Amino acid sequence: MPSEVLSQLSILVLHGPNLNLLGRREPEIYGSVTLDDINLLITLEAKNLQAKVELLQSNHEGVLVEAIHQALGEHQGILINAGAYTHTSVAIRDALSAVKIPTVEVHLSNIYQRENFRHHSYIAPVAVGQISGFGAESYRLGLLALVNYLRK
Ligand code: CA2
Repeated sequence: MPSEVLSQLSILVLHGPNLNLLGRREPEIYGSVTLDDINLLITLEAKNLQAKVELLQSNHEGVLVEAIHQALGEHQGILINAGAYTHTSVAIRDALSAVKIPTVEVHLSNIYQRENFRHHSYIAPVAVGQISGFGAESYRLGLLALVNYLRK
């Protein structure tokens, strides 16, 4: 196997609660793009970047925490839209902080243009950076930024 395949970066992509409803509910806020569309966009961008991605959506905080633990030794970076857990979950923040895997936080909507309770992120202080407000494009930009960061 060529050595560049062996050293390919692997990124864990985590989608939090309710993101499975994308394109099927509240299109006025989140648009008509489905989670499958977003996952395809991410997969294509990963291919462009010659990186691997593993994709997971869960509505359960503990499942997301476990996935972050399991990423140790498996993935070099984490791209996460923790959905509403962004604003509530000390557990997800602690998991990211514990594994110390470089993480980029993304949001479809601009969380700072929305209700006050969405302005605070527990994840932002333990992330490399945050991209918010570009719809599905936030994921592509986030993946690009994360891969560039890991290769720098
Ligand atoms: O803008 C984002 O990406 C959010 O992470 C989306 C979360 C929200 O709680 C965050 O404040 C910002 C909500 C995801 C729920 O997605 C839905 C999709 C369709 C219908 C209902 C919810």
